[in-house]
Amino acid sequence: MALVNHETKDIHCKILYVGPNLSGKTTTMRALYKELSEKTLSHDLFFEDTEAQDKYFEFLPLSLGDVNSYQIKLHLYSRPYWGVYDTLEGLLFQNLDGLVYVFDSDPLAMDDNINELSDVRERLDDKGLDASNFPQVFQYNKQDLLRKLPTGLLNLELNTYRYPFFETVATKSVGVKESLTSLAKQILSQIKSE
Ligand SMILES: Nc1nc2c(ncn2[C@@H]2O[C@H](COP(=O)(O)OP(=O)(O)OP(=O)(O)O)[C@@H](O)[C@H]2O)c(=O)[nH]1
Ligand SMILES: [Mg+2]
Repeated sequence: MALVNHETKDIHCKILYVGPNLSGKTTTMRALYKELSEKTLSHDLFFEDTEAQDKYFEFLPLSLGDVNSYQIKLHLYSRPYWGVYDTLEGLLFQNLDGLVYVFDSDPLAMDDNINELSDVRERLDDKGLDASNFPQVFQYNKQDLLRKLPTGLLNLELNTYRYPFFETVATKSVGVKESLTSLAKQILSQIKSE
């Protein structure tokens, strides 16, 4: 549930980037950092290029500007390669406001996409969240590949509940901001309706 602070007039939303190994989650967050983040933040604090990189989640706080005089603060996390730390996984899905699925459009990654989707659904279930009624967006990443799956097929297989979807090229910042904005809108409209 998003944290709304009426005194300081800000709204904090927790967003988790999920997707199979090497689908482009970190690249997406790096691209967003370049486009949106507050320049006072230390880049190195959140992205360390170490061998252990895959084992830890990444965190990126962003400010999305004002809506009705409230500052929208987004706290972005990425899910580490799954199965690593069960406790950490539980924490990442705790108090979640929205999900960005980063799927790989490479035909060879389709099984991994499907496995990741069903694994995330289980995690949502564990937290009592309903995958058919929860803010989420789908990124079909690596659209620059010569061999890629058609978006219609990816949508049919993965986007069962027909949520907004975006064709992205994270390495070139294509579509990543639009995808996050669409998710933020879903979260905000849910807050308004409560
Ligand atoms: N061609 C292409 N390559 C991409 C794109 N996005 C990411 N990559 C590449 O895919 C590889 C994996 O990207 P990451 O961002 O590290 O993927 P990840 O999902 O964070 O991977 P894990 O954290 O290990 O699960 C890197 O070599 C990226 O440069 C894209 O849109 N197109
Ligand atoms: Mg990563």
